[in-house]
Amino acid sequence: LFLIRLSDMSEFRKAFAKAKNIAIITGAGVSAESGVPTFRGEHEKWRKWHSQVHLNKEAMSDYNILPSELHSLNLSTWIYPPPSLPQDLASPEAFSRNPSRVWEFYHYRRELVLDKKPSAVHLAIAECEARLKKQGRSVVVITQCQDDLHRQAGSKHVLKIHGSLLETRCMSCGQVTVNKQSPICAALKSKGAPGANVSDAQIPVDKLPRCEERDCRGLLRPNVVFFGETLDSHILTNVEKEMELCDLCLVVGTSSIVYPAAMFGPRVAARGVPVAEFNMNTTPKTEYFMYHFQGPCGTTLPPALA
Ligand code: BJW
Ligand code: ZN
Repeated sequence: LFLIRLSDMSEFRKAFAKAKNIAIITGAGVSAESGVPTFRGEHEKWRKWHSQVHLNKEAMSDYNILPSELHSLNLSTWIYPPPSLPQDLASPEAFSRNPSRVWEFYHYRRELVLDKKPSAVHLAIAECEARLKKQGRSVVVITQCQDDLHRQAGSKHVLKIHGSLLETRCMSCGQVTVNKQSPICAALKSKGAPGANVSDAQIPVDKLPRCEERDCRGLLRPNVVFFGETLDSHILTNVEKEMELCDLCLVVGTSSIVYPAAMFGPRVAARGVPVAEFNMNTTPKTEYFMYHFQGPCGTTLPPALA
């Protein structure tokens, strides 16, 4: 196995040397290198919400999920809908039902990312973009992460497909604003603790973050893409363009179970373009890819891009 992995890397390095346009798809595993918890780790849980995946049959056919992929999706049950899904926290319905609870969750996540620094992976990707640019080659980062770490590391060409924890959007006027305040409002100060026995703060809606545009005062929400919401169509068009253009693709630190992002890599692979996965584990999409480098991406990725 060791030998196979060594030869894989030298093959990958040949593809890397030839590539003109590189697309790097990243997920929570990249931010894990900076100490941000992933979504679907064994211990990732906020109060009673677990990030397991539960699929119903209609959804499977909507997304062309192969029966052969089912076991790797780790489906423990076919009960649908199951209790306490993250969809009950990160969804538009949850936000309108209980904006205080959802804001507590996002306040917790904002505070978590605010003091994190880019990792060796973020830096290697940014450095690679700058170096290749001088050779007339391009690197684009297509990220599912909602933190700001790629940009902080110096990456210039970043498509954030699931929004940002550090932006708000007004429910009334639609204004999107960068917001790195800690805490985001007085009422959320020291709220959002993740412990299983912590009860909801039940903050009145007028004490939650409000729009500061003139005369608006609308309720703000985190500018992230909740489950069941469509991705920004302008960003998605750019992603499609990059997927068409790239002649090498890396899929780094993502479980490849959240759609549509989960099909970006396989779609590129279907064109015959080399795709390399960097992950601690195999994923439901590993078999579609030419290369799989197992281990923490902070160790595997920098030498691959050097
Ligand atoms: C390391 C590492 C290290 C760790 N080094 N590696 C049924 C089937 C198919 C689809 C659906 C379905 N039911 C509903 C849907 C649609 C839904 C979906 O895909 N659901 C799935 C759960 C099945 N998708 C949507 O709703 C999307 N919209 C959409 O499709 O609109 C049209 C439509 C709607 C409804 C029905 C039908 C069509 C929108 C998705 C938005 C996702 N938003 C979130 C939350 C954002 C807000 C927030 O911040 O809370 O975005 S979900 C969450 O998951 C977050 C992430 O960006 C996303 C992806 O997670 P990621 O990055 O892959 O993280 P993890 O934790 O899952 O994985 C980490 C990986 O790293 C692991 O593999 C580790 O091994 C690895 N790792 N450490 C290397 N050091
Ligand atoms: Zn407003």
